[in-house]
Amino acid sequence: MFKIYYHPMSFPSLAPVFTASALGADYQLEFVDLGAGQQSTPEYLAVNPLGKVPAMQEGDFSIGESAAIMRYMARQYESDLYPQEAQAQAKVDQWMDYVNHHIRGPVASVHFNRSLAPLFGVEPDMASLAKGEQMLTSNLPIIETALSKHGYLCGDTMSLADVALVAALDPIEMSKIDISDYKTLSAWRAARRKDTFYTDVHSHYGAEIDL
Ligand SMILES: N[C@@H](CCC(=O)N[C@@H](CS)C(=O)NCC(=O)O)C(=O)O
Repeated sequence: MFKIYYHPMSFPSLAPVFTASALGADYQLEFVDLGAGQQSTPEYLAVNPLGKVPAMQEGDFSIGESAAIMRYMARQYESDLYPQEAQAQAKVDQWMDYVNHHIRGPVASVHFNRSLAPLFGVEPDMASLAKGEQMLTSNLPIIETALSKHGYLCGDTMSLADVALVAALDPIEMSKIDISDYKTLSAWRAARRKDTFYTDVHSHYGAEIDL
């Protein structure tokens, strides 16, 4: 059984939750109260010394970093979401890294400055917001092209890279990021949000706190 330490508004946290769901794994969610600083308590640091969500614990073993958790869980299930053949696996790694650095990062910049900063009463960093938007304008066409060639990022079956992409884009309605110009990506995302790996977790980003 995987215990996943998470916060529902943390979209890095959602990636391993979606993965566990896609694997049909037995998993349990453990809420980490980021607002109260629980991620910095000695108890939590004993699970994840990185002091962030997500983290995953299986028996005596625990790790942080969403991509590492996703790979570990998929390996445990010998799942095609993370193929064992070296070149196929390297392609999944490439797209996971690309999604996390070049899509999730800029989404986070826009999301924080446009949606969360006002909620927390923090002054938004408009330069960071603009940079995030500009990076998405540069990087989303690359995703659009890849999805137009195959049904999924790495071919005609879903992989961890696709799960990472679904999680990375989860808050875009709340943060008013418009992807409608990317027709293939928009249709693909709508379809993935109807897949059971997604609907078994939630209906939309923020549902857990009635947003
Ligand atoms: N690279 C990490 C990012 C994790 C991350 O930034 N988590 C944030 C929430 S989205 C966090 O725990 N922040 C709390 C803190 O830094 O104190 C991953 O993919 O797991």
